[in-house]
Amino acid sequence: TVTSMLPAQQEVVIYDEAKVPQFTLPDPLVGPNGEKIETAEAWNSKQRPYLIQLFETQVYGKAPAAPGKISYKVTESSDEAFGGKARRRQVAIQLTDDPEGPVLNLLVYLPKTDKPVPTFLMLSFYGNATVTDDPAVMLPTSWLRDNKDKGISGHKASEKMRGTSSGRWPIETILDRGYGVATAYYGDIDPDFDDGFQNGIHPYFNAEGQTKPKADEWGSIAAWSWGMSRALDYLQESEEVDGEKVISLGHSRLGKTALWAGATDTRFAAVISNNSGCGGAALSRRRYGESVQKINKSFPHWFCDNFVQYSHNEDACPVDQHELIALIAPRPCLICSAEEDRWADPHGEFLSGHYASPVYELLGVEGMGVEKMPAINEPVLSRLGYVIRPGKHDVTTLDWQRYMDFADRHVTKAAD
Ligand code: GTR
Repeated sequence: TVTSMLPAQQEVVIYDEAKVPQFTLPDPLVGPNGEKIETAEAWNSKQRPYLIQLFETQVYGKAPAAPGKISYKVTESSDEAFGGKARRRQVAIQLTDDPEGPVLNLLVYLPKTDKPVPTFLMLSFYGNATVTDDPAVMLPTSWLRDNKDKGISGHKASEKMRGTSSGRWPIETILDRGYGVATAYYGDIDPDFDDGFQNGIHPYFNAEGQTKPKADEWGSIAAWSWGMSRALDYLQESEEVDGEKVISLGHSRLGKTALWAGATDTRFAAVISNNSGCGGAALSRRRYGESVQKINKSFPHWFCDNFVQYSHNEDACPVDQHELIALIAPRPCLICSAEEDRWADPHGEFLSGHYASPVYELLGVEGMGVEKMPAINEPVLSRLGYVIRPGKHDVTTLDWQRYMDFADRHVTKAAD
């Protein structure tokens, strides 16, 4: 294989702009036979499905079709959350026809108003009970990654975990600005470790005799994204949520997930990725920070098996991540980076947006509108936005302020 012929120094992580190799990106506006895509009609009817299919078969893997009708049960509900200012709903969403099968436990907080509420949907790394110390929130029952600080051992939840991620979830601030928050634990959909897809959602969709997904079928990111769409199924049925204004949001691996969910499911009104990096907003061909080879090695279950052939071989991949951003067009998309999060390649995240802009423009809306990466703390809140803040790989209250500034402008008060 190509990989075995490469010199050892290629394993070194590139953190120097001067060492980023020369590359040519695939043009999102050139079709499979070299034809120029010149109209919105050609984009929607031909190019968009073509690019979706390339990402499905080469990168994330194809997920099953949406189930016809979802079945869910409101397991707990109160109109007196957060000292009476909010409604809380806990909803068990059945992910398959099997009543014993996986259940996605959705937690929803909504400000008390008479109108349906625009809502951020964001999966969490350790479950609903970690995002708030609200004692009414149910503890997760799915497999959890052990974490001493969060009081998780033996892969099981404990009371000690309550609120341990609340720094990333300024829920009252979000409610005060008129937004709802919906969240669920990503491990309810598929536990995040490489077990050959024996647990989680995958086995329920195996064909007769099949024991794991085929090389072009869903890995874990595609499964988590599919789960976000199931949460959206419910949110669109709920009369309290404005189903036309649900924003797909995620951090890091769940930022990759939020992007793919938004690309495949056009019911999401907008998409925000936070520090999503390799396999998310960052261009793979730059190989800066985390590379395709590194991510495939560390997390073999995230992508489909076909993606492995692009380890150390990024130029052979028929798509790059700017085309993932383009698949969100013309809907609003905000790409968020952090200065010290070089592993996620902030510049590569900016460039994805930059190179997706012509697709936004073809569809009659503004792209990023800037040629150069903006300075730290100078958010570009165009319809295709980009922001870089100081600090580490994380989700901060400042980040949330930007998400909401962006949503105010393009989702809730949008003139178009
Ligand atoms: C890292 C991984 C990144 C990112 C991150 C996270 O280990 O290399 O791609 O996904 O985890 O999800 O926190």
